[in-house]
Amino acid sequence: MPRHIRFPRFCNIKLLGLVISLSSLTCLIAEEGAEEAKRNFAREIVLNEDDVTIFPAMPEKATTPQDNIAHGKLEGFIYTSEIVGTQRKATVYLPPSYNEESSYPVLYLLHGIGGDETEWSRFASPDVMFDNLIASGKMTPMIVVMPNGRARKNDRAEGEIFSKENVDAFARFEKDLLNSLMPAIESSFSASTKREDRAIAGLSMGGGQSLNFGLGNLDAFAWVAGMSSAPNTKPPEELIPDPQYAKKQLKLLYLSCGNKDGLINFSQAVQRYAKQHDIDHYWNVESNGHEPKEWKSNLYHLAQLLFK
Ligand code: FER
Repeated sequence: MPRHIRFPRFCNIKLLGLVISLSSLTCLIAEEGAEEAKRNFAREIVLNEDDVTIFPAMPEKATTPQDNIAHGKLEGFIYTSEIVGTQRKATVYLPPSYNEESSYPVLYLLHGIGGDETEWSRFASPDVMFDNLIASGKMTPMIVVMPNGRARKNDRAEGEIFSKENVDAFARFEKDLLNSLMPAIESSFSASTKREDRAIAGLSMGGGQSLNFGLGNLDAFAWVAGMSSAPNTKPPEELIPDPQYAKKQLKLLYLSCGNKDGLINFSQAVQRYAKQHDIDHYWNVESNGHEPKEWKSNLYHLAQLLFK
């Protein structure tokens, strides 16, 4: 066996060509995801008679800080992710009364395709909203965990956000959530481990994740909410293969989407199926697009329904 194999020069050129075509292919696939997203956002919107706003508007003062009430805490949380093999970050809200002697229900609140563990706190001031709702007796004190739903080594929202790698990482988060994050939260905080005390909700990619993971694990979650759910949402027959079981297990199914959002057909399909199969649900359609004010408003409404 020769110790050194010398490739003739043309082979180097071929190799270089192969590397270039492989990287262009990767770019093409990534661009394809972005192109498909553009097509999805541009889908025709057909509104049905059920597609209406069902709540009074969120008051303007919902996220105005008040001095004369008790305040909760927003803090960073780091856990070891078995499936990703890294230390991953989450943001945790602890309610004003939080103490180790009580046991609190937990809401897992998931972000969209361009977000991370800071997204909800950047646009919705959830800590102020929850402090205000809890102070006025409208919300059950709960722990709210805002994880990073992109289960991959580099979990920052960088580069081609619609690439297959990123979309796959949002699906992979199911295992990270169930096997690593939930046990870490439950051993670090006074968190109830009963399914009746666990909720999962999210916006867009996080809405799809919440419906997929929540409805797919009704032994772990009883409260499930998808806001402006993205095309990662499984088809309704796959999401809810056994409507009788879902009816028995669900304490809440909450669906919402803006009536100017091209992705509304994904939520409409789930809503129609829930209605056909007589599964109780909330369906809130406000006059918004795919945008933060839609999600902030629905967080305000949803927070008042959970764990009651
Ligand atoms: C898509 C359109 C939108 C898609 C994802 C999204 C995976 C997600 C949007 C968001 O999270 O805001 O085609 O494909």
